[in-house]
Amino acid sequence: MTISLPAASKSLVVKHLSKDVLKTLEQKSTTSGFTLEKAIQSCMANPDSAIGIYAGDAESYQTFAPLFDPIIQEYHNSPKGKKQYHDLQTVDLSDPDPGKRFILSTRIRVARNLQGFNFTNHIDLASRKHLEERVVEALVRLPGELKGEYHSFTSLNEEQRQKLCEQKLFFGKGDRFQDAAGFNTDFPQCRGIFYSHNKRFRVWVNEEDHLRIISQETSSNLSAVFARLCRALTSVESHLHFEKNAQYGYLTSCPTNIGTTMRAGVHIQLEKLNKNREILTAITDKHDLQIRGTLGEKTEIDDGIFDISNRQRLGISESEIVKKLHRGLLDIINAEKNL
Ligand code: CIR
Repeated sequence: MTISLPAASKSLVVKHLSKDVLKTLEQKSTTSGFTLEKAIQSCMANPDSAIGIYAGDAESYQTFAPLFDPIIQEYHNSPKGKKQYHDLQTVDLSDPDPGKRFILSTRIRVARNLQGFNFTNHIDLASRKHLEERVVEALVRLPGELKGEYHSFTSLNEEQRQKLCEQKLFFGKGDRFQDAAGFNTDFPQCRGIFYSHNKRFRVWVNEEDHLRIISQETSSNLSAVFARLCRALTSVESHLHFEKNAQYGYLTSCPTNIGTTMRAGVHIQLEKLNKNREILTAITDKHDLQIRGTLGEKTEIDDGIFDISNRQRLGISESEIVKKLHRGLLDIINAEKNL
């Protein structure tokens, strides 16, 4: 096996994969055959990786713990040995933008991976198909407002896919980081999206994780968006069993997502703060929020439209994330109004 790390990389893999750690891990493999070489493939192909590692199954987090643990500790700034706690109680918060002047949409997503299947960067086609069937069986039983239909990628023509992608309802092939890690294997087979009739509830199947569960609407009603997600999770978890452990909470293929796996955020138009970015950054830093481009990770800010979401996912509960985002949004909107 040849592991040649890109010397110039600032990734957390290059930082934490010392000679000793490499020696300890290079011959190891999980029961399903996931190796260190596969775990850091993305970093070897992309020296500009920020993190550079993916787990291929839940066991990877134990087998390769000497590398995952320091990366997780640095990324999540998490105290060692602390248990992850969960709280999917709905919260009653004021509307952060009652005048509907700034917030264009609110979105909360979590990731889940089923027990007994490899993650989607390390799954064979037959298992991917089996997984898709199991998940769809559970999704079509969702009640009330969550009721909807599953649309498999291969059942749609190019024009339909394009339309759904524009509405942000669909996902395409993964980026170059995901591609190098193996997430695009067998694309487009056994992938798809379930969405409710009002499209406010969506589940991506077999993307970066087995499930990406999304509650979204074009409003600033954070409480309603979170309540819908909580209802959906309660229902889905009565049919499916997900990978989870006491220390790291729910396990995901990318270690940046473990814990609650939650990203709760808004698209918000901030014309004045766009010209005073240092004020915005001071507020987002204070509330532990992350600014992404208008179209998501590693994209530009268009028309002063920011994607602002929680940075912390581990060592915090789901409801605390929502409350913290709410406090941050009140501060941001206040600053925008005062400029
Ligand atoms: C990387 O290592 O840069 C990619 N695999 C993406 C990691 C997740 N994104 C992030 O931390 N911003």
